[in-house]
Amino acid sequence: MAEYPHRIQDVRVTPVAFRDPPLLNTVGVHEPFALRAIVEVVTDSGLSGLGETYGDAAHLARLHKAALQLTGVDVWHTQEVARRVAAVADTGAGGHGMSELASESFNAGRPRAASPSLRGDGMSGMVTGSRTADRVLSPFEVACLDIQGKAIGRPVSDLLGGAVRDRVDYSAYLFYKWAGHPGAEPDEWGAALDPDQLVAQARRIVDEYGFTAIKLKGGVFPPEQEVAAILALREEFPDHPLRIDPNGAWSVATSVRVGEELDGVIEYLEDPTTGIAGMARVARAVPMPLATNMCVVAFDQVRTAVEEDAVQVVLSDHHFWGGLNRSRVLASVCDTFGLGLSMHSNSHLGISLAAMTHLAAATPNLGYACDTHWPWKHAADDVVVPGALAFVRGAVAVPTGPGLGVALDRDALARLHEQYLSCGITERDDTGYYRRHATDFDPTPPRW
Ligand code: GKR
Ligand code: MG
Repeated sequence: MAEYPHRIQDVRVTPVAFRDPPLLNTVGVHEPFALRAIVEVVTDSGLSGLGETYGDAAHLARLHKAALQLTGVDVWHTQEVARRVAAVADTGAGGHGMSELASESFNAGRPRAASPSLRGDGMSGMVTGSRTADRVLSPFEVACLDIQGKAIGRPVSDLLGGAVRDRVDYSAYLFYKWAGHPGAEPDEWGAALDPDQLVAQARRIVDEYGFTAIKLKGGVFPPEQEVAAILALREEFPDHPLRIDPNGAWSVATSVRVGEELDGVIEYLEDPTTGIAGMARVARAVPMPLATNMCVVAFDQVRTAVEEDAVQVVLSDHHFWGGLNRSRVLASVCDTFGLGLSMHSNSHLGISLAAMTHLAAATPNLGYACDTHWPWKHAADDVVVPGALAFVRGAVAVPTGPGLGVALDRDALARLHEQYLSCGITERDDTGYYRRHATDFDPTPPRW
């Protein structure tokens, strides 16, 4: 066991890209590669820890700037890490609160921010308003926890209070999708543009991973078609809890209509409309709980959401709530105010899956299967040594080794970094990519 303290000596930030199918959402379609940044923190005691976050250029610039501030900090002092990150995260590098500006225009119902380069939040305009300092802090905090765990020979879940479950349930995450990227051969999944194709997609994912809950990414087609898809899924999977998430694509009236039509069919309705005020109006009229990873994405939004009873389930996400400890604070806040808790995801790699699994394992009031984009990734496209994380009956066993329980595969990191350099993508831009196919595409909500 290495001796205390463990001071940060070096921080490496490596952008990577991995192949991504043409998954449709309300702001457009996924590009051929998804971006992530891999953070490695190295201590003077010879230990190293891993973190994973968004790979958009503005975010990378903030990560590099924050990394420079961390030399000499003891990895046990994550408050000091947070203080130093916050001091630089909101300034310069296009990062002076730009996500907050984007959020204002989004919530006012005007078009989503036109220039993704200003945001760097890896969300292509769908999830805005999270705190820049929290997004930047997250991978450094996770890496520090990885090192802490290695230093004392305990898994990260122990540092978070201990696992209350030894397996974490994840949900099948269905997407409407094109057969392949424009100009390329159809991919192994093929098209999913109608209820039958979606049911076939669900059948394959459920059979392969054993998922026991199903989420549909909606907001792509007129709501009647998406309701028909949910009803088809219900028929094929009578016992699976179902959810639909149109990322705020619907007006209040449309949301209420869909909510009434899906009474008794879905476990929650996720972000049917934008903003706390709109969600509150929907919540008063529909029979099921409303869930969000769009209108409550930072602590300063919780109070209004609770006062308005706008949401009943919060989807936490350590990548934008400031890491694992702050996500546990969110869990306590949800517990205090009687809010349910689920977990959000974006396209991600194994370091994130490990961190999500430790967090979920140590969060007693997490009441739903967590989201994951995992099945959409090629198995070979990862930076962690294979074998540490596996889905069995829809769940991932909580790693019991020291730290996160995953190891960096340096050859794979180099390969995915090369892929980043050659793919030509530096910002997630689902809308821009979709517009190459439909130049007049307008994602301004409400679309229906
Ligand atoms: O990957 O297209 C996508 C999703 O729409 C993602 O970007 C969302 O952030 O999954 C997310 C959600 O639940 O809103
Ligand atoms: Mg969502």
